[in-house]
Amino acid sequence: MTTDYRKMWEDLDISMKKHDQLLAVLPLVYQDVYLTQKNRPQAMEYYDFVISGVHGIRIKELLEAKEGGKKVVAYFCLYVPEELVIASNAVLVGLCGGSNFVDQEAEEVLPRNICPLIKASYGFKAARICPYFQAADICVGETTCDGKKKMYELLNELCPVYTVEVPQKSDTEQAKELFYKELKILKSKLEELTGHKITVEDLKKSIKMVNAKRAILDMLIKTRKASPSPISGKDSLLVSQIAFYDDPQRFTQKTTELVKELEERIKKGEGVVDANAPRIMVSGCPMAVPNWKLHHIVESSGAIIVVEESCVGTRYTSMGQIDSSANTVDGLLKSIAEAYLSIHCSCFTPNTERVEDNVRLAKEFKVDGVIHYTLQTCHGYNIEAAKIEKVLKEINVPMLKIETDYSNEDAGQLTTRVQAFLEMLKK
Ligand code: BJ8
Repeated sequence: MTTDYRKMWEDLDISMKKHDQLLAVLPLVYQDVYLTQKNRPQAMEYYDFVISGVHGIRIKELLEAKEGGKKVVAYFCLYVPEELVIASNAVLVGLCGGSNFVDQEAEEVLPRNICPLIKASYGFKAARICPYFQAADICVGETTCDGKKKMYELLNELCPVYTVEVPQKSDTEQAKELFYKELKILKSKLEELTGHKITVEDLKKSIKMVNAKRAILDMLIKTRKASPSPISGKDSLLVSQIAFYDDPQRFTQKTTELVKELEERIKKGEGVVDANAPRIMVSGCPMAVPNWKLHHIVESSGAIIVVEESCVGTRYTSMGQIDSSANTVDGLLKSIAEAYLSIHCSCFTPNTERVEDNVRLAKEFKVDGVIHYTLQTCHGYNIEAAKIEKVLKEINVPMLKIETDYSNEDAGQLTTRVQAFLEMLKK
């Protein structure tokens, strides 16, 4: 770490001891999971660079933006509209929450037996370890699951949190009205924070910017329909994870370069694995940095993950292009609200669309099997797995259901189960 970085961390009141402990571990994990892969696309160098030194250039940019008077808004969930935050002239940063490194600090306040993502989200702030979190002026939460919404109340004691209400149903007129009104309140909160009144032009511009990011991610996902896939599941996951905190315009540009390289590979029939490797879809809970556990196990066992029905996969891009034709702020807010309610999260009831998505994706990506991934105690995804297994069975696609956390204690057992599943697919 350069002296410069150390000074920045001190200014952010980072716990240096804990931070240095993390820095001693994370690059080794990354090396093992990522840099040992064969035949990676050259354009992945950019994502290696972004993630290197824990957060590479991005944190420096955030601090420079702060010095220039901008506010930093942190978030954890897809339901916080990027377009609105960008239009308010703030910098948006998706927080991690994919490691058990801060369990001890989290468990001083939170119950031990809760979702690891919730524990990590709180723990990184409690441990004062994450420069992004330390740089944030506000965190925007949501009422997607009970654990998160109660955690946000406690997190609010450590940093300002504003929680947006997400309805329980997604397809009713009341739900659309509720979410639109919630976004209107969020807009006022952001304007209060930044001192910038959001205009029609601001929103049109930010919608266009985020639409471009979603479009290129969608193209990246679609390259994996090719057989053999031109990119590993691990690399594609990394790109999706970085999408949550990188500068959106640079991210779009770099991902466009990556997609071009992948399209060239497809033309040449070049892949990262043999075309006979079992093609797997992962469906379920999101995977935040540095949660690469399942992907690493599956791909080290000779299979390839070709699609994620996940918030770090198709759930992010499935809302498509947001309509920016309205000429009033309210009209544009309504378009945003409606589009975001088409994210098929298990927090909704019913959530038939997610079940249908699994069937559609299994067919489109010609998968041999599906691994349903639940983070421990996430009841929504865990229960919904039953419906997904049933519909997949109807199209003869086997499903393996796993429930895990961020520790490596079950890695051996998971590997055995995954390998047995892959063997079964070959028969
Ligand atoms: S849109 S999936 S990012 S809520 S925290 S629900 S794992 S028990 S993260 Fe999510 Fe938004 Fe939905 Fe996506 Fe379960 Fe854990 Fe809750 Fe979680």
